[in-house]
Amino acid sequence: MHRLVDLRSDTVTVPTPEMRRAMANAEVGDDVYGEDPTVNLLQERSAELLGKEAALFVPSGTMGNEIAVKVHTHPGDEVLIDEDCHIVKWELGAAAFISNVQLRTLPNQKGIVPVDEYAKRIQAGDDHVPPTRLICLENSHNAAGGVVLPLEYMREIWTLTQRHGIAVHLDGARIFNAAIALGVPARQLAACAHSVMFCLSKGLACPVGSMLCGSRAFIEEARRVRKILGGAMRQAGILAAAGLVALDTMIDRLAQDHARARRLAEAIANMPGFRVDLETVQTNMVYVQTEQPARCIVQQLETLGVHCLDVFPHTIRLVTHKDVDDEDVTRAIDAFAKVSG
Ligand code: TLP
Repeated sequence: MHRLVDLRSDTVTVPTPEMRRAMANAEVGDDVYGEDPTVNLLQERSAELLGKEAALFVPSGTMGNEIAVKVHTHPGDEVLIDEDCHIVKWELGAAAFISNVQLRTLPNQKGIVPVDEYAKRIQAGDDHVPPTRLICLENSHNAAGGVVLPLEYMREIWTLTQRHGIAVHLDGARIFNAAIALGVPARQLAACAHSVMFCLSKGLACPVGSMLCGSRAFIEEARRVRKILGGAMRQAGILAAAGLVALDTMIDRLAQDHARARRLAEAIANMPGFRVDLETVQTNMVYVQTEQPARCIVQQLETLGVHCLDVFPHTIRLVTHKDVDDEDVTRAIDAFAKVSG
């Protein structure tokens, strides 16, 4: 009996033996007092990696994003964001709930909102309209198929926001996937935003945690908001230890996940009953359009030992990660072939 091939998300990855050893041996302290040396080191290394002054270890990507929105805005402010971003789609209205901001959502084409469309909507605020305070971007862009926003595009948005004195937050849950796909250092993408969140718990395979990076002043305020939200942890070095191993060992290998996603996509694209837009397969995700209801296909695949997610009524998402090897990809392709038609 084979183990299940779990393609639901890269969040299902389990820590490596090296991570578990580092976790067991981690030097810890009370992080609410700033006394956990392992958390402090992870924060320093994360900030350095992304070219920012400081960083904060947070329990989840969602919390990292929402802290950023809170720190950048005041209640009643407007945030420009494309309508398929995780912050809009999958954070349960948290920006309204926590920050009392208005998300002004814009449609995207394969993850891209033309810069002009942002420009048209930026307003200073007066007695009648709210001020635009923030633009949120996501790279790689999950709901658009794991596509990457090109560096040049990020730079154009940065220039626009600089001109108007508004902030940029980058949901870089998978920033290293984006950086590898684009062939640029992650810090160049991060340079186009005031704050960046990246996840340790996805392709980097840590059990828990995300990093929020930004200026020293931003992180100081973010730390206060994290406490308000109940996200300040104590001997969190146990978790941060895995993060340090991830930064050393898990980034470069993401290229393998991209190659496997490509192989999956190309095979499934040729099967009757399925459609894959190969242009969007740029990182570790494959979105498959299904003729039959996606739920039905997912259930059939499950009986064949392959787990995937029906993200929309006629869309299945497959995500490759370190716990999916070449043989697993072959098994997934065979399973799709059996249920196709
Ligand atoms: N994404 C999860 C689901 O919530 C959809 C997944 O399986 O892909 N930003 C982006 C771009 C994300 O994809 C996610 C998680 C988050 C933020 C939130 O991270 P967590 O789950 O740590 O709160």
